[in-house]
Amino acid sequence: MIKQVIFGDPFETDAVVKPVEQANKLTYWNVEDTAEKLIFRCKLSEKDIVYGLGEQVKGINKRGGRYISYNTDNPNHNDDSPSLYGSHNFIVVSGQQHFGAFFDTPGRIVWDIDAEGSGEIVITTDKNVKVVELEGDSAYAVTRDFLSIIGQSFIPPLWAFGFGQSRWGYKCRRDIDNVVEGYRTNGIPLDWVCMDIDYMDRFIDFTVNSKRFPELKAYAAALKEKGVRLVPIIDAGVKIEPGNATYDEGIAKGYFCTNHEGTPFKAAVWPGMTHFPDFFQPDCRQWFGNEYRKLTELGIEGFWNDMNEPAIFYSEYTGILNALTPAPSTELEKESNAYKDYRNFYHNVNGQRVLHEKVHNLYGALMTRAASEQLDKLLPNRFLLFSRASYIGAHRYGGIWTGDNGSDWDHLARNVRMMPSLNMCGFLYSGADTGGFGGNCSRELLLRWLAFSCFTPLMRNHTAILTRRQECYRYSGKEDFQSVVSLRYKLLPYIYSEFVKAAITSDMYIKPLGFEYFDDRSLSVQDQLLVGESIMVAPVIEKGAKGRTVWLPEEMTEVRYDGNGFVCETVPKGERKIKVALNEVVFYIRKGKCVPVCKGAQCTDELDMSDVVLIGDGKEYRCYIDDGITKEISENNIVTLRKR
Ligand code: MIG
Repeated sequence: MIKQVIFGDPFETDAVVKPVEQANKLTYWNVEDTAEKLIFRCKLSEKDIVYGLGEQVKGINKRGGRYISYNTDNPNHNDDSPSLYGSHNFIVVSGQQHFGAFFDTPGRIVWDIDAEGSGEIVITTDKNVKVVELEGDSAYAVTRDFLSIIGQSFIPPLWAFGFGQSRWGYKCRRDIDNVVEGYRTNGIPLDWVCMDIDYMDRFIDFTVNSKRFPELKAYAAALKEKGVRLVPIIDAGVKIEPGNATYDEGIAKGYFCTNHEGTPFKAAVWPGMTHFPDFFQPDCRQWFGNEYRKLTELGIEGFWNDMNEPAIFYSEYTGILNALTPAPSTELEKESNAYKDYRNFYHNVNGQRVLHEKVHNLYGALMTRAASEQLDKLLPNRFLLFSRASYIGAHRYGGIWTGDNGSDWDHLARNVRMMPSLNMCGFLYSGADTGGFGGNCSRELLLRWLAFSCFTPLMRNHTAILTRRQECYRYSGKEDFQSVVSLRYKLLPYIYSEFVKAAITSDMYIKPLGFEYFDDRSLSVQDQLLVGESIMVAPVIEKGAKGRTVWLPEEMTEVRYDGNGFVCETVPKGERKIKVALNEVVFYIRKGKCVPVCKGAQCTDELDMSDVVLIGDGKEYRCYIDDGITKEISENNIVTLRKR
């Protein structure tokens, strides 16, 4: 069953792209209509699990938490933070019955998911919301139905599945040369390097500082020869700079968000005072997206979009309000100064002024859409694009990273728990800053984190300015890093195939164990996941641990990789204690399944994906094989490989 009930006059988010039957009453929810809000209630039974919410804190099971959908730049988040960078309003309740609900509104939503043991879910939204309700035989079935109505995931090129290195603070060609050389001379694979805000001229979008990055076109081409792509950042705010073509055109055409008086809204971000493009206007999207041409013309094939919650450092308005109300009153205001600003600027939606606060959660998604739609026209091949802020629907246009985490073990655990929820909401191409953004990453943490990131579609080591150098080759014992990162490349035939197959069949790439195994242990485990159809991962995420306890819901093939080869052993169902050295990765292949592995390479351009061996006890594998860049994705590219 899939149906939708419309309350009030909800804003069209374009999250759902397939027709859904209209109904006038929800099956599983009681609705209370108050003067200002709608409150949806649903009783849980004792064993019900609540899955979903995409980019959120706490467990794979969201029970026992309070969450707020309100895209927020919070570089110091932890499990008590109610809001992160994206809002993904889909949940599945699973127990005796299995049903899902998508609360489709770009405004703020408060989720009380049995936060204090009342046995109830209470969801508070504004008065205008479309609720899509689904029902099925399992949490997995409900999720697949949901994925089928929100449209196919963005599919980046193969090189975007290679390893990426990033750091806020690479400020000139030499910094990037050092990274490329560091990886190549140490034999650690690498496919792309990010350029953070320092590549720009005074943080102005679509400019390049030509002193520090002279001849970017020739430079990008030379790096590409070495199998390395440059991936520059683009920020949401456009610097107020008369004479700058982007700014001038934005002003002339009325493409910026406006304030109470109807003039462009001003706030400070990296470049100083900026205006925010009004991505709610189709013409603005086209204009802004087309600006990426300034970089694609230089040979750039990948971008990351930042600060698009939008993040605001301060505005004159916030300044005044802060003076009037020095102590923040609500949880949200404590989190973000920007919250006050969100009530002070407007979008132009088909000629109507719409207060930003009401549509806040859609802003970043529309920036991604702006970039994606035009990049598709500007570039002959597939491109890489990932964003910080997002809303369901944006998964069709680009991937996401999970924002500013920290170099600590909690954030690694959170990364593990978040991945299946992101996949439930369509965001297949996703991942965290491997090694952590804030803080200094230890050798042990980086190796363990890489061992997990080997399985996430986006595998990027990124860290903040002023933190410890976090490139793999900066640490002692480079062979250990070689070993772990080389696994990623040997697994690429599998990772790429599983990703593309998931995208084209409305499936998940990473799933909770409890989506396919229904014993109590599998339903509750928080640190084991299914990756594609064949693999179960059980990463080591504890400091100082020499190994861990793994739950095997059935007999599986245990695969141990230490940089040399794959050692396979059939292991029985049940609990199992394993040792995992820092240079090793251990993973499991499900009974009757197999995994294609290739020889590996220093970059995807050199990878021979046709030369694979099947490991595991299955007999055949359906491998997706194409040139890694062509826009045409087709089931005809699936080749069935059989064991010899
Ligand atoms: O205010 O561009 O999340 O990845 O390195 C910080 C600098 C702005 C936040 C992003 C982070 C990036 C950083 N940015």
